[in-house]
Amino acid sequence: MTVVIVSDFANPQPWINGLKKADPEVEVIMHDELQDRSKVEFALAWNHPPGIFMQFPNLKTISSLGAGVDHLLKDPDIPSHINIVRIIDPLLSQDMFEFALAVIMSRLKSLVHFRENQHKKVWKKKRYLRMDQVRVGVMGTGVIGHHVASNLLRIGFSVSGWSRSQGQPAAYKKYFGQNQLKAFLNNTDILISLLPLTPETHGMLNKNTLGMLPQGAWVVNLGRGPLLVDGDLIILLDAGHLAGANLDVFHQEPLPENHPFWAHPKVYITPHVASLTDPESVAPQIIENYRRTLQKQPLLNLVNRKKGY
Ligand code: NDP
Ligand code: OXD
Repeated sequence: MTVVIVSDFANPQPWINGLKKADPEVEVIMHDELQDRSKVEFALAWNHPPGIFMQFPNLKTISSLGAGVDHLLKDPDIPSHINIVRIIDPLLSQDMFEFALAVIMSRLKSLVHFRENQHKKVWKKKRYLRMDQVRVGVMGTGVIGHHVASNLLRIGFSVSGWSRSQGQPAAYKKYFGQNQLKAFLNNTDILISLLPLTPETHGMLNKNTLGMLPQGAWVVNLGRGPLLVDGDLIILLDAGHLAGANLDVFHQEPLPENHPFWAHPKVYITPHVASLTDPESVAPQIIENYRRTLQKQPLLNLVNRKKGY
């Protein structure tokens, strides 16, 4: 039996190595090298060509190669009987926490500002902020967001979280549902967006919601680009309502050369690197789902296709 990789990765070798290490017996093959598509019951996917999965008559499970599944669910041609699973991995959550922390600390200690002054040979002190002087709000306290929020709290930040449902109690203050969104945003100085992209969350970071943040707030979008209405962010930055934004994800990736974010003085861009799936770390859970697919057993990290995440 065969695991097929359907992705736009320039170099899939680390994935092939990781899967082979987890199970030397498994045959791993790139979709464009495959002769007989009817052999495939299990596929790994990242940014697949739309419609391609209709060409696999015996496909049963598609595993996203990341935490997000919006790249799969936006394809209307994935038959509804196919199960979609995703990655949940402690490293992915921890890397995201470290990235969020780096971004916040850089802001609190004005590191970019001092770097700019260095280029101008300017020696000028500026007061820094301490961890307990800002309120961090994590939007989307799922697997990753909860880890980020809990750890920011543990090291001394004032933290709250917002999600769709009340969920489990947490050590940080939890808000949930549309009714509590305003209160959550009103009390957030640094907003960390870790929502999945779904029809409901599309455009959720807009003029109205971002306008509910206090004057001088900072926005960090680590979830997905289309959560944000780009033009609305620019309006609020230019009006001085927001002090700045770190953006790791975009409507179109790579970010087009003519996009106004590139040159905006208050926008800090990273190329979708907040947390990268580690093939070796996640290969065992992929192999486990492959086995479960063949044995018709319940799958790990199954996505609710109706909810969209
Ligand atoms: P989860 O599915 O575990 O969590 C999603 C969270 O979002 C849940 O708390 C859920 O609420 C909440 N949510 C979903 N829809 C809504 C809504 N309409 N209103 C309010 N809250 C909502 O996902 P993960 O934590 O594993 O990952 C989150 C996202 O992070 C991924 O989908 C991906 O887009 C992004 N990501 C980005 C990376 C990067 O490098 N930039 C790397 C990895 C992931 P509830 O708890 O009530 O269900
Ligand atoms: C993911 C991502 O969803 O890398 O894992 O964005």
